[in-house]
Amino acid sequence: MENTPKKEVVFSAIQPSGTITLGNYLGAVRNWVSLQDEYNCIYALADLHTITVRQNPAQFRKNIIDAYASIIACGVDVEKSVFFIQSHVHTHAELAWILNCYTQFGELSRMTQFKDKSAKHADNINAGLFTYPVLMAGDILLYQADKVPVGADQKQHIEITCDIAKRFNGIYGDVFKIPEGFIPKNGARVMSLQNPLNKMSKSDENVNGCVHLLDPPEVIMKKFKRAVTDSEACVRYAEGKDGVNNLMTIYSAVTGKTFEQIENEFAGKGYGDFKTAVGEAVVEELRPIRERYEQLVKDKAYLEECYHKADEIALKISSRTLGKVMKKVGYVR
Ligand code: AQP
Repeated sequence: MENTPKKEVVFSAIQPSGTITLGNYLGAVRNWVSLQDEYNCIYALADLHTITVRQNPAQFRKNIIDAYASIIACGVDVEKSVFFIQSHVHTHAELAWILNCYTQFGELSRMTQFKDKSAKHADNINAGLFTYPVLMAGDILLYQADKVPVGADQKQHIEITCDIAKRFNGIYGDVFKIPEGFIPKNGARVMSLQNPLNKMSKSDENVNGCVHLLDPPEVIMKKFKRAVTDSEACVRYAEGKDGVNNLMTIYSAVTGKTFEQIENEFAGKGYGDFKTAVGEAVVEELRPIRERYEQLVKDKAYLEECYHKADEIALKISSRTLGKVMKKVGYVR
């Protein structure tokens, strides 16, 4: 009998730092869903990462449950994939500490997310913000992941993960699988609707810049109608037309239409028609997610059962890697 080839491992995580956005969905979560049949998928709510920015405890607790329910509502199937909560699995913090000692200050200083977030939170440039990529490297390496589906903003963090893993393997032998980023062709970098030079972020203070998965249809339509464009009044993808380019990217990612098809569809029409069409397409894409979320979030017992089951599996898998790492480093077991 022929051996069935072992499925490759996919790992990715998302922070419960606010309501999940259209950017998170198009850049990452939609891929999480589509990879579930072909790969062994392991997904996490990265709540340890979230406290690198100060959180209100009650709101944070709510955000964790809401984000857990939202991801299942997006289509992550807890029967097929392992979907756990990072802070429930102690191996993450432990491997992060060890890997901190194999990561250079200089390489962490070059991380653009650290530079951006320290500029944004100048009153709280904490050590966790600086070592964030090491915790993320540990998350991925614990599961010996082959592929990591993320948005384009995480490319540099995947690169440093590979550098840390190679450095460790160079000293101790093949302990870690070297992972590969899996970045979508379309929707990898969704920008703010109000400032298309900045990426759309959960924690954006300008509520009109960001579309949340759970926004009601009328709110989504209003945000798209207010989206920043330009004075040319011509729907085409071109340098300097950041607002229109962003709307075309979103429309293309949601409908599957190419930029050329979009340009033809809106030839001779103004931005008003275009914005309405983008808004409506997004509303229809998100409608089933919001409806499913509303059902799920009421059933706290079911959600708890899901994450407890997944936490245990994650602990079992990750403990194997952590055990190997500790033995290689020389700890007495
Ligand atoms: N604007 C975006 N376009 C495409 N992909 C995006 N991602 C984030 N923003 C965009 C992808 O979503 C996944 C989860 O991200 P995260 O929660 O781990 O952290 P983040 O990148 O810092 O996301 P946010 O929304 O910007 O959160 P805050 O405001 O808390 O910093 C990742 O795969 C990311 O690439």
